[in-house]
Amino acid sequence: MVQLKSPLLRQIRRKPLTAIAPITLLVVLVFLFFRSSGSQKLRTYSYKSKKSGFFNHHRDVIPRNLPGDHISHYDLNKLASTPMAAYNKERVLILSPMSKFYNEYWQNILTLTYPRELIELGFIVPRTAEGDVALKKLEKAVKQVQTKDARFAKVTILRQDSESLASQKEKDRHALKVQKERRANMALARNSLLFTTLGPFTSWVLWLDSDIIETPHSLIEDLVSHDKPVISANCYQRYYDDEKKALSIRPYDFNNWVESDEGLKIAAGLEDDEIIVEGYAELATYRPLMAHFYDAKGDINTEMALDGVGGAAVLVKADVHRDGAMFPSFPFYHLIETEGFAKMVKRLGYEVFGLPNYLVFHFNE
Ligand SMILES: Nc1nc2c(ncn2[C@@H]2O[C@H](COP(=O)(O)OP(=O)(O)O)[C@@H](O)[C@H]2O)c(=O)[nH]1
Ligand SMILES: [Mg+2]
Repeated sequence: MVQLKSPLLRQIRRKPLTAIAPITLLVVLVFLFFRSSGSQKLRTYSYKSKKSGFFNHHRDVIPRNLPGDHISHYDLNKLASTPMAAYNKERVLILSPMSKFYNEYWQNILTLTYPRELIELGFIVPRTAEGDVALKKLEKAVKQVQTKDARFAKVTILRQDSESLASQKEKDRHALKVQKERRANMALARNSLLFTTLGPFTSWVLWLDSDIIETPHSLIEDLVSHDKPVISANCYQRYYDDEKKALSIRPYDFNNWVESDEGLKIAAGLEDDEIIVEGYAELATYRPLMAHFYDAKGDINTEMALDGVGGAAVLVKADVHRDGAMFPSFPFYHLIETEGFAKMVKRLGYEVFGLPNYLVFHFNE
């Protein structure tokens, strides 16, 4: 007969009943171990239990995708828009409606110092022949960057489903009589772009027109540092001054303004569906325009409260858009598109600001 070496096995052979206790204990321990690790996994999915729910477990705003997880949880309470955006890893969505692709615009985007992995880009290109050309150039530029390591978090390119003006020449698109139609189309394009790209983890939206070809490299850091719901840079243009025989700058965007008594008076006399657009002599509102407040020697951080904004370079806290601020394509308090947007922001209870001494530059046709 084989000699049993282990004292435990010898004991089991002699008195089998004494083995029941340790074996039971072992089985119970194994059972408890597997049960607890299983429930740990369950807990990350469940948000029923207050103590162990998803929203208490995860500090990350962007949750890890667990295999087989078909439910995404985003805690908007933890999604912040702070003046320390880069440090806090806040995502910025840069949105540009684009009827033309300017290489200078793209080069400027590439030199922005805000961490690229925290930037998402969104474009909407009109359904025109000009749009076809812009789309091709944009796709080529995007591909070159997105195949490199230092790439943007995401790039979305949309093709517009609404109409655009036939002529995009400056003279034609700035004629007063086409403004209502043109600005309404632009509003539709901006809304499509916004509502398709705003993500659950977007902290900031930077509206940057695709013909803004020069900004400070620290544009995002500079604008977020003001910690305002909406803040607009001052849009100027470089040009050659024939009289002075030198390069100079001049104001370009007149849509950043402060409401005036005259502006309110004009609005009061309008039919429901009529609009006021700023920057036309035919509609003299005498509104103080931010473009005229630029002081080359002034503090670059000077802020001024605004009632209307343009879309050239405007930073918006994503929650302002989430609350419903969009670009009216219809007369809203006799305002439309970006100017109507500023009005809507104010009606939602937020303030709108501009930086008169902080310049960005528009392409010169
Ligand atoms: N998607 C789209 N973008 C447009 C359209 N028209 C102009 N844009 C873009 O919208 C921005 C503002 O338009 P723009 O014509 O430059 O306005 P302006 O600077 O005030 O004359 C620019 O980035 C244009 O490229 C359009 O019909 N569709
Ligand atoms: Mg422009």
